[in-house]
Amino acid sequence: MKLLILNGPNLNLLGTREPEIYGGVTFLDYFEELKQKFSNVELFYKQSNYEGDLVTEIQKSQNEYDGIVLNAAAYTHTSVAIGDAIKAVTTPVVEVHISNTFAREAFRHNSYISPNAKGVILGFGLKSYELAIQSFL
Ligand code: CA2
Repeated sequence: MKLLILNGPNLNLLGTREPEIYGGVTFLDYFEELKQKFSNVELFYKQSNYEGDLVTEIQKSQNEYDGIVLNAAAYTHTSVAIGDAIKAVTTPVVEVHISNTFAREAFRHNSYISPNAKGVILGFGLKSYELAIQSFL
């Protein structure tokens, strides 16, 4: 099982700012924990602040990964292009969010990812990623 964790804009700041919402651990540290916990899974991690990069990664995932764990961050709520890219590939995508977006501002309640995703996991902090990986096993 080969899975890509794909993070969108500003998630490179995890662990450095707004710890009350997003926690105090950097994603790279958390990724090391994930690799240890899921030693039977080939895990890859990419992050980009650019919408087109995320579209390209989703396109390239076909025949490369068995699935994508995607946190498109703010693009979740704005990006028709990312939603279309997910629809265009057969790679299953599980959408994750660290925070419970439905408990936040109304503009975070819409997702262009969800209608095209295999499933959605949100609100469990970084554990959302772990639950998403488990959903593929
Ligand atoms: O809860 C999530 O995982 C989000 O995808 C995070 C996005 C937000 O726009 C979505 O509505 C929900 C924001 C990511 C920003 O990450 C930061 C991390 C540390 C410091 C500042 C921003």
